[in-house]
Amino acid sequence: MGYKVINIQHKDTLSSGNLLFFETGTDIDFEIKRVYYIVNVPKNIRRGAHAHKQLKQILFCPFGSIDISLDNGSGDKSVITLSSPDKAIILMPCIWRDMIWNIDNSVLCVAVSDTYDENDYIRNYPEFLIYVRENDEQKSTGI
Ligand code: T46
Repeated sequence: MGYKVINIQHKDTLSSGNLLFFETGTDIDFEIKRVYYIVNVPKNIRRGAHAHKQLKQILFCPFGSIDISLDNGSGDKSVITLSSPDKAIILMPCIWRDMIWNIDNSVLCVAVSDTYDENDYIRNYPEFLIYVRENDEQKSTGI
């Protein structure tokens, strides 16, 4: 499908909280070039509605609950709920995604493999399906 759910490593203390971390090489297979986070989102808001051509990402929700709806354009669809700080999704390119806020002010954090480039986005679903089909054809013919 092009994604993996992982448990983020953590160090816990009884009285002073938990520290969570992930690293390139150990947990993710790409160098992080950019980090962004989305805050102040009311419940039931839907964001996303795009795919990336090249970008690799790790998404996690340190506070609240957010549904991440994934679609590979070839019939595989799933919804992953991020509702715990130690759960993350590693997302490969070419997956259409929507994010739906289950709780007011849930925080979505994303660390990604490249700097911002609007040309890496596919924001039109029919264009996404064409892109997936053309890429699959290239893979099968070796072009
Ligand atoms: C993604 C999901 C999970 C920037 O100027 N720089 C940035 O680094 C980013 C991420 C966005 N922007 C601009 C582009 C738009 O004008 O911020 C505006 C809002 O971005 P967008 O509508 O794409 O936001 P989301 O929440 O739909 O998607 C974001 C990321 O853009 C996207 O890469 O995978 O979060």
